[in-house]
Amino acid sequence: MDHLALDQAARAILRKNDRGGYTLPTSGLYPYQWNWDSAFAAWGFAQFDIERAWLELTTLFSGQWPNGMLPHILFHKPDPGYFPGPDVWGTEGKGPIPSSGISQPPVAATFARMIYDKNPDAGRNPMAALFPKLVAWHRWFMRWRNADGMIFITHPWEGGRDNAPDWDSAMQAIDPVGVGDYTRRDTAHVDASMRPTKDDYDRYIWLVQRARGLGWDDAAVAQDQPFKVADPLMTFVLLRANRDLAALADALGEDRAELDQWTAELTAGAEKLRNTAGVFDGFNLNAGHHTGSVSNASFLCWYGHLDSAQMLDELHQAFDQCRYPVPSQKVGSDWFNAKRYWRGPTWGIVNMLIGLGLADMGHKAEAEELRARTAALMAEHGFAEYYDPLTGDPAGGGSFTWTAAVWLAWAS
Ligand code: 9WN
Repeated sequence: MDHLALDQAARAILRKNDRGGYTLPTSGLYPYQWNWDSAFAAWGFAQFDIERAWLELTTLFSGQWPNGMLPHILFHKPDPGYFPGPDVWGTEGKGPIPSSGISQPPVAATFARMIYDKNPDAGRNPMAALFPKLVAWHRWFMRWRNADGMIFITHPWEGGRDNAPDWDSAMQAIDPVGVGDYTRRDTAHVDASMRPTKDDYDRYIWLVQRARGLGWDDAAVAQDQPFKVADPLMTFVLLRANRDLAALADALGEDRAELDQWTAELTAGAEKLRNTAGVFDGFNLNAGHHTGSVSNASFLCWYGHLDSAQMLDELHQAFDQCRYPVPSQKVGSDWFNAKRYWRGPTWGIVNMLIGLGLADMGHKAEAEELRARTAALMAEHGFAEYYDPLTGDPAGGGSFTWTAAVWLAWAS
């Protein structure tokens, strides 16, 4: 396909997955509105329909809980094709519409800023309405998911990298006793070898049941969930998002002091995510140790405006090892699996965040190399959920919203 045909195909995916105000990640596998997927979708729509971009974010925030938490899934309409649905989450009365009880990486403020900057006139009203909601959401993270400036997650789904090796030690410490029978739906849509295992799923569901048993109470979940892992992706994403929100505060004439203080706190916290090898890595808070993992999240340091010669060296190694970097786990590590989800495959969305960070920090050649290889991957293999980093084979769901958005907004 030539460039124009790829543009048209990417736009068609966004339109096809549009359910009128919100966009599905892909129909069948993910039949609801997901939090960070929608922020990427909005940035994709902004390339050709700015009003629709704002509508995506506005609809997303229609699901915000009064405590500021923005759920990771909004169940706008029942759909038996996905498990676990609202009956499993048991969050009735917590938010304005049926939803999950955990959040997801807060990329929304960053894309809201980029959409606003693209056309400040079109953005003034929606941005003014979203600003306090974004602040409330970030404040929720800073209060309930903050361990000394490192942002932690209480469920692998909260971090968006469901089966990353960063979570292995915390997952292994859980005995999912009493989880009961349930039927997965994901493996009816895609090959099970590309998805998390049954051991993973037992623990995912057990953790949902446990938080539900705690009444989704913020303090109880933050203190008592046995799964508490500080996450480089979450920390770098919130750090970046706070900076972007501060820039929006300036544009809107709002106060930025609290946002600047959060930025300083997270900048100091992110340093603690460096493991003894100097790599930004998950930290199991209950066990008190790093994972030893070089994941694609490790390369988000530049996105958070922290430089690292060592990570640049790791990036050059990834370029040498893979035709289609950045692998979600380092090639050659014991965990690496080229097809299994967040344990090896390349994800376009993470590549875009890494690329934006590299460009910001002056690593122009690496940013361009990553963009060009990501563009080739999509041109050769379509708009898949994720890809084998060695062969480029598409994996997971097809016709994927955020991959199409990344093509339109960055790779092309
Ligand atoms: C659970 C929708 C979501 C992404 C996540 C990705 C995957 C869900 C799942 O799909 O997670 O939230 O059921 O596997 O890991 O990052 O937001 O695309």
